Amino acid sequence: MTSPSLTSSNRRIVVLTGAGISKESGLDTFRDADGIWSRVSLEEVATPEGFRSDPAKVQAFYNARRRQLQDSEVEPNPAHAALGRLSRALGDDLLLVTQNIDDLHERGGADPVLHMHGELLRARCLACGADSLWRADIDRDSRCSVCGATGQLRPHVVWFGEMPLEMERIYAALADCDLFVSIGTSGNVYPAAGFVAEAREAGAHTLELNLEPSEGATLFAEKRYGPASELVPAWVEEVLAETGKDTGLAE
Ligand code: BJW
Repeated sequence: MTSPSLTSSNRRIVVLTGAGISKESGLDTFRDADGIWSRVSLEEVATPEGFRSDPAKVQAFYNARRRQLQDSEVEPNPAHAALGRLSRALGDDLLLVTQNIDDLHERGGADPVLHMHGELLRARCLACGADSLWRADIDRDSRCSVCGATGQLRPHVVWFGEMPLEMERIYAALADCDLFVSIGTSGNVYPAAGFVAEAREAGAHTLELNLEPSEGATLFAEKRYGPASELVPAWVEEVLAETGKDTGLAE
């Protein structure tokens, strides 16, 4: 099935991304055969119960991932760069929602980016509730830069059983979009996995860009399969041509 045309007056787009878009930047996905959940227990490192039972283990898991994210070898790939280009061209007509806690969309030039599962480079204080930029390891001596409390910081991420961030804004955009695009996500985790149904309900065209069919593949009107670094730049080219919004500033 081909996409219905997007025009300058019919072009509100919601893009949802998942771990697959960052795979070619060197960051592992979760549920692929070599994914993060093949090495560590989800219950131990990605639930509030796991954090209460062994905070040092959870901090070590996120400290290692925070360090890896800041390694010079981890850089945005052509899929992040293409969405950055789309973000600059469409402005408020694009809502980019990511389940990823990395900062590769921002480094690829997208602004704004809604991180519904939080951000690895931020820490949240359990004493005052504030979250702040945090690039170092978090340990028992880490001090909140807002209230000064020591030993109260946790990663600013959303674990299972916790409420994802920015939901009101996301559901409002889904109810009012013309096109919903899901990129590099397996469709296993709710509420993100339910976004395609919300967009369909709103009458939007729905497109899946993924390496392989996701759990919810049958819900999408259009699907394209392959690596994100190839599919996403090609799709962005199409949208910019259709909307007449190409700034010519390809990266
Ligand atoms: C490529 C590629 C390439 C590879 N190019 N593609 C029963 C029914 C329904 C719901 C529930 C239920 N029981 C419990 C729930 C709720 C629960 C849930 O969904 N559980 C399911 C497992 C069943 N959800 C929650 O608890 C959430 N909170 C919540 O629901 O609150 C209540 C609420 C109610 C109503 C409205 C709103 C809220 C919180 C979920 C928190 C998820 N947290 C994690 C970890 C935190 C951050 C971190 O450590 O990074 O978030 S889990 C992990 O999964 C991470 C990811 O963001 C998330 C999604 O994973 P993603 O991105 O899809 O990765 P993968 O690995 O699964 O897939 C990668 C895909 O890429 C694959 O398809 C590959 O093929 C593809 N790929 N290479 C393109 N090169």
